[in-house]
Amino acid sequence: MYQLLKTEGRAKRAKFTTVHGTVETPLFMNVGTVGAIKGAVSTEDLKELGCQIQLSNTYHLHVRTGDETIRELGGLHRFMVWDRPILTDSGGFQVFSLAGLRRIREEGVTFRSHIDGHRIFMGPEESMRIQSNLGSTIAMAFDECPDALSERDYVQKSVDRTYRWLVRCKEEMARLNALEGRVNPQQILFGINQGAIFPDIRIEHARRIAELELPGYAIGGLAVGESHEQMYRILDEVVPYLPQDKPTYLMGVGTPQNILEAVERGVDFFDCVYPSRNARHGQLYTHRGKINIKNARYEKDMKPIEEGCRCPTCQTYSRAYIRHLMKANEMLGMRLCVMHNLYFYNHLMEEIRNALDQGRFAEFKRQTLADMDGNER
Ligand code: PRF
Ligand code: ZN
Repeated sequence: MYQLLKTEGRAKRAKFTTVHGTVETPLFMNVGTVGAIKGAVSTEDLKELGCQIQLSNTYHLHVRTGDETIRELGGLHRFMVWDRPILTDSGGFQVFSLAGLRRIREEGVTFRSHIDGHRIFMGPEESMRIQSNLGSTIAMAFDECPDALSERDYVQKSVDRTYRWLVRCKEEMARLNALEGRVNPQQILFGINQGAIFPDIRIEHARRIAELELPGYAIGGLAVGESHEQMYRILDEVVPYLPQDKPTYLMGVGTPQNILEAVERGVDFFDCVYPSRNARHGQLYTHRGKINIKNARYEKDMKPIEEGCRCPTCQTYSRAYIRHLMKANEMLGMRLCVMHNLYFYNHLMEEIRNALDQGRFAEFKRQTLADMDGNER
């Protein structure tokens, strides 16, 4: 159940209640592709970092360890020892971005596993069955994410098929939830809007998927090679056609700047690998912009990564020590960096929520963007 608490322009501040508890939006989902955040961050750490909800991938868990096994072990929540919401991505996007040879037909996609090369078929029903076995809180629809540069004719055909796939996903999920012995019989399905950078295709698709009355809607197919301006323009055009009284999830986005721009346009769920991936390369987020901790200027710097940051890393360790660990390729260095960046993202969302609560989001956005524009220091 989605409860809209406040709006400022198109920006939404809400609460979303699931069988695994309530989350406050706008929110950031930490990406634990294979059921763990890369960088040796544990479930206990995530709670301490203020993470509300995790994202995992259908495709990866299917090919390694297997969804049947995870179901036997009591589902993904029990497996990961995480009792808050989990959203699983459907596998569609991962197949398109990871797998080598693939063939798309009406029934689904045939591709080769990135682990051992064996042939796998996945369509809407297979994706729903895998997500049902995992028992995630929110399952994502099986979609195709066409290349940002695809021709209009291809995009129209692909979007029409993605719509038919969504109808099949909805039916299959209803069937699975009604079976005996499901891990989470109250699993919910989010639809995904596609249409590359063609506003009319996106709008028509958004109208049609909105009629299916799903509990939430995502915008897919963005941040895949188009410019930031194009992405913002698509959000301006399409968000008004998605239900305002349901979650609006922008998949795989993005930088702190992208998130602020998208919140302003009505988005309230985000996920992205940037905080964890960049941390593993020593790129750290601060309110004064990104810094690279491996830079020589931090060799004798005993200050924390960011002064005033309340993350576990900044409570204890200095830039000099973290730089040393990263230069020496010590695992602890990565872990400390990932913890800071995940805290930064989750805390940024909290700052956004507070600003919305107090009706000062526009000012918060302006000031935060201006501050982050600063050079490395
Ligand atoms: N579809 C799905 N997952 C996704 C995307 C998509 O289009 C994107 C695009 N940014 C990220 N993750 N199913
Ligand atoms: Zn910190």
